[in-house]
Amino acid sequence: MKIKQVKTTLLSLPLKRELATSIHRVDKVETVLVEAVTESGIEGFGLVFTFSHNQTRALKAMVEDLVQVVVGEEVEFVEKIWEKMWKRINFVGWSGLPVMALCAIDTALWDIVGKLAEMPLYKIFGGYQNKLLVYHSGGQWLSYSKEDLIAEAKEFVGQGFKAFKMRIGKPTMKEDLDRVEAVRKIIGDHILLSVDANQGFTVHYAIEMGKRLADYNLYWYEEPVPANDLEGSARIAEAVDTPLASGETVYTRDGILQMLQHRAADILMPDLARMGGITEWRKAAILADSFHVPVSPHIYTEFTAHAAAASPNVTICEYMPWFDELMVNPFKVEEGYLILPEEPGLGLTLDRKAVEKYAVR
Ligand code: SMN
Ligand code: MG
Repeated sequence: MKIKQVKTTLLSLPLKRELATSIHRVDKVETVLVEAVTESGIEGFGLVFTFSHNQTRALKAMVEDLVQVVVGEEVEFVEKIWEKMWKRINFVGWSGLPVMALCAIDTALWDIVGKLAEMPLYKIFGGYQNKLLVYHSGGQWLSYSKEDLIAEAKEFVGQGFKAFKMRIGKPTMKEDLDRVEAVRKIIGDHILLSVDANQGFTVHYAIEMGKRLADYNLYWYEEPVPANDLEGSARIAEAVDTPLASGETVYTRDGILQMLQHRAADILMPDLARMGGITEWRKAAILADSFHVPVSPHIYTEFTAHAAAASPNVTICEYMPWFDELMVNPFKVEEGYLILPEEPGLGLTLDRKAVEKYAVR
């Protein structure tokens, strides 16, 4: 079925509360919504975001540049279209915004393919499970007081979540350890608790921190050092008992391969946008599986869920409900598990009123 049109819309989604990590201060998720339609009128969508209005404007322009090699193609030939887009972005780079732009289109095409096949994508890919264990990631920010952390931890557990993630990187190690200790104490030993340092540490500091964190039975220790320090990350993974998680910042399966070859992490976290969409995300997950490394997708929960549910080495997924408001039927989370929809494609329907409300003119 031929692709007739691909449309882009800028959306500015305000967060209920500003978030802070070692490297982020964010109050809006600046999004490009990408909608594709076939000549027969079947629609699919995808989205990508940055935390900056101008970066997202550039992203939108990148998507628009790719549209010309996509329109007129047969939507079922996703791999062929992916390759055309890959060649098109070669001059500007096989990473960064060009790859993210490619992702949004690839996601929209898969949504259409699922609708044409009248099957949810995870079943087309070969299902492994129809629900995914998720960890709540939309909170426990660095900007919170200890009281905020405790109150929210109780809330997450009360909502049925079996896992969540805290951010670390306060000015002193003692402060981080105090905060982790307070949260661990309040939730007991059975909730999976992870920490994310968002690249804020040096190798030496990260090893010391990792050793001290061992008292709190953590599920993982995420991105302790700058993402391009693969050797440093490998040294920390070797020295610290808690599994080291990383990978959200690298691009495509090539970035994942380098991390695997360096043994830079025990758990890899490919990000849908930075992989270049569902097509490449699945290859990254398979690559990690060949190295016997588990995978946990980074953000983009709704758009990665189907690929994740068809990947045996996915252990847990990130729950970040930034886009729920855009959907008529956001994914259900029951007892800490995200339930895969049985509707065709992504199984998501855009709420036109919400799109209108957040559209930037
Ligand atoms: C993260 C990234 C970007 C914004 C907020 C939080 C974090 C994660 O690294 O892993 O979710
Ligand atoms: Mg992270």
